[in-house]
Amino acid sequence: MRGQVVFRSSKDAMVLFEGREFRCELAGRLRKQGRNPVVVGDWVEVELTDGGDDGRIISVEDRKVWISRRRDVGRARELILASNMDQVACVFSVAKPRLKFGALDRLLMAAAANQLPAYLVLNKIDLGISDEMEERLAIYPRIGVEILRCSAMSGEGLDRLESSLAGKATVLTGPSGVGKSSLISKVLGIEIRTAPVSDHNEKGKHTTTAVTWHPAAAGTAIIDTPGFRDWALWGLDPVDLAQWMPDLASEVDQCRFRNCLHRQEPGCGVLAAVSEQRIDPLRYRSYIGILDSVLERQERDR
Ligand SMILES: Nc1nc2c(ncn2[C@@H]2O[C@H](COP(=O)(O)OP(=O)(O)OP(=O)(O)O)[C@@H](O)[C@H]2O)c(=O)[nH]1
Ligand SMILES: [Mg+2]
Ligand SMILES: [Zn+2]
Repeated sequence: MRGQVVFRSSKDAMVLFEGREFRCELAGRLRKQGRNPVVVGDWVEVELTDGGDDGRIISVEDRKVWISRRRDVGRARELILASNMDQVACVFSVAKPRLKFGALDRLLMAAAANQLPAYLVLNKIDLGISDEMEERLAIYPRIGVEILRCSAMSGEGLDRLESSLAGKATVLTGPSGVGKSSLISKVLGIEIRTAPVSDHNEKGKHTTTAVTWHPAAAGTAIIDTPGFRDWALWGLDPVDLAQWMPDLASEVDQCRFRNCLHRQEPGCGVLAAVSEQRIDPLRYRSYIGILDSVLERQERDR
């Protein structure tokens, strides 16, 4: 039978087939395949065991799309969060923990590089948005990134969030503690484990530990993911990085050199656009920060 993976633990996976979930182990051949052999969202072929409640995944269909980041535990490798989704909701909170624009930019780049539409879900608006944050947020609609403001606590903005999710499979990703699980549990009216962020450093406690695909009304699915501390990009070439930031991408054609990194190269179109105020200096600074971290990791891998 053919089903879709809706949950994945280190040992096995849950596969949804005709409205029922089956606990499935991975065929040995798949396990030996190493990296990301089966991820949530994958369409798989399952062989049921005699009893009928369990099965074994014997093959995985090619993924249409996926989103991944770099994992630095041991040897650096690609960590695929999920596959076969329609869009990515980048979830951040106004405070506790405070939105980090560098992390948002990385996430948007990862989505763009995988041809996935993405938008910003700004949660915890009940805590109040500063003028400084509003000013910085204003950049995003200008570069085509919609902002959805909401509060899982007060319920504000949840109707708009719901309509943005309808009829699509959406991955919610963002730092730990921003309220991803709280939002899903509100929207779907189900219980999901959540936990307060720590008081002393305002960081989340990594409450969600596995990716879960929550099927909802016809055609709708919401995918909860474990929050991250830092989102490191995987598989993006430093020379191509600016391609995945739309405001920079529209200027790179003007660069004199094809391999321009837009730092201080002569004839750089991006630098020209910054001085002519077509690119926001904060976005440019964010680009430089991301470029530096990608180059630094590339160095480390050598
Ligand atoms: N003030 C306020 N707190 C919220 C809101 N949404 C969630 N919280 C709280 O934030 C804390 C973290 O929420 P979670 O839903 O566990 O966050 P998460 O993003 O799923 O975190 P991880 O699973 O660790 O990635 C909980 O104490 C929630 O009650 C909100 O809109 N406003
Ligand atoms: Mg969670
Ligand atoms: Zn350049």
